[in-house]
Amino acid sequence: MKPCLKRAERKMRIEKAQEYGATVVFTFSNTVTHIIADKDIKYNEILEFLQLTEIPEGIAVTNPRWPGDCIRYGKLVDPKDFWYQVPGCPTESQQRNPLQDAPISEPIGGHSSLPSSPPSSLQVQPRPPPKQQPETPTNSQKDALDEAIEECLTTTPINIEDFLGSSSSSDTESSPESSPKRRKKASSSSSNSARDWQSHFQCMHKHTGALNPENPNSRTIQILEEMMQIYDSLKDQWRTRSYRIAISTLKSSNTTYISTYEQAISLPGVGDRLAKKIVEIVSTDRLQRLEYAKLDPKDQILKLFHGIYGVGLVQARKFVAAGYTTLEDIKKNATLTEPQRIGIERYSDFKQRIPREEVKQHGDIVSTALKTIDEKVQSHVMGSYRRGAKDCGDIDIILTKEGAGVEELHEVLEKLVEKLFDRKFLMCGLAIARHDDGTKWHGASRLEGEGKPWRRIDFLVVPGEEIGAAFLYFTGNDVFNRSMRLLASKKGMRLNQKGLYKDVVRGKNREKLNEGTLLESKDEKKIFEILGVPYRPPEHRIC
Ligand code: DCP
Ligand code: MG
Repeated sequence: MKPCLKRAERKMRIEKAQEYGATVVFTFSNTVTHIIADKDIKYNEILEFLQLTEIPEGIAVTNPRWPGDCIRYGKLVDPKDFWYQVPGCPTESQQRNPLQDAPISEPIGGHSSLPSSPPSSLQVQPRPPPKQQPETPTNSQKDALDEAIEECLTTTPINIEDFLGSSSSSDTESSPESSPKRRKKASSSSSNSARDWQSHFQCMHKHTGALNPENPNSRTIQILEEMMQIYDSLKDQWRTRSYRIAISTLKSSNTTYISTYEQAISLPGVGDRLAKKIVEIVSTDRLQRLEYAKLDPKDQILKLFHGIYGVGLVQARKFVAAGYTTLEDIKKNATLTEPQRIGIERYSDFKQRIPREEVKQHGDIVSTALKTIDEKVQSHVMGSYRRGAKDCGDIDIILTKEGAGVEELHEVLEKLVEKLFDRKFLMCGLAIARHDDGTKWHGASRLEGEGKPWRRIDFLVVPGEEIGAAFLYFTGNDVFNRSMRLLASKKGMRLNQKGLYKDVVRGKNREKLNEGTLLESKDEKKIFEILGVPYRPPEHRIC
């Protein structure tokens, strides 16, 4: 590759990583979490360049494919995977998973300037200072538990490829025997049973989502939740995840008031920055960063634009950079796709939560129309509705039929959509994604009556044989799904939207050689059973 082309590519990669919240630095320090080398750079050249004899523990060295895949899959994929290895790197046992503290940079959406000629390696910072390592491990089961919880909470969001049923790097989780954090937790427990380590997965617990007023950390939780919502609305997955982990931990520590930096930093998933924020909340009863975020007009505008259907963060930033400050500005001046235009026109409709009763009414209209097409096709309202939410962000509907495959259901979907348009129930189509293993249709629907808001409605066709796995996945919530998936992989299985599998065989380059053996896909309860998880009704799957 020509040097100038290489430089341009590298610059693009850097900008992309920054867009997703990474901070890029060009000098080595103990805040670095990842070193991303150009693909022709060898491990020893990196050591030479950095003037090190070895890469310090906790820092991942990867090729440029890693940041690309993180963005593609919407998660921090494991940098130790084969695909991301730099030529000549030490074996896995010599490395440690660096992802227990997600890279976090401030402020939201901040960009740092690039030098005109970046060096051949770049580093992403900051990395919270290493945590106190535990004393001697006392309990091997607890060790496995801690490794598993950590991975579940920090490194395993839903993988797009799993979602589509194709290969995924998350099938093979690393051994639960090696985490220092797990040893730390081990000393705080005496139980030794396998059942006990499983009980620490989110999916093993009954969650109601309610904040316990008795919890001494209620105020901290409340403020962190507000901050998390801001990051979430900006699709800042790394920070959202860090906050979610911290909140989840604080919710479960019902008896301990977390008030010092030492206490905070010892919590799973809490790094230096978050620990400082917890201390700030405890000592000042507020979080300055939250107040700035609430005040910062740029954040507000970005959030406004990013809330438009079909507008991603990159596009929203471009609108801000172009000087637009209102939806009207964009409508008048920007080039928009049709779904984006509808997204602006129906902005306030799509932002409103939909009362449960109304979701039901939409669901009933769909199922009545379906009966006139094929009596045997069933529709099920999924997502937050199935979990019993009192209001929902959208209406998620699965279409399925005993014994039917995707092709047959796809035809039903086409007829259904046409019929619902004719009845003036569907107001617009926004997107359609057709895959061999399922078809999704996005649009908007409206109940009859003057001034009724348009609601976001999604249809998904699911072959009859896969309904159990699809039920599990589309009931969520997303954290519960991650937890179940991780539990499956810990037990040598693989769970996705299509089923629970065992024995997925991989080649030496980790390419998937078979789909594995299907254990269960039709019966949701059996999936729980095979995983050794007590069945949890949908309303108790809120993590
Ligand atoms: N899902 C998931 N991971 C994602 C997105 C979705 O596991 N990243 C699953 C779990 C969700 C379900 O799909 O519950 C439906 O997705 P929604 O985005 O519609 O989420 P909810 O229905 O849970 O919430 P809302 O009321 O906001 O629509
Ligand atoms: Mg939903």
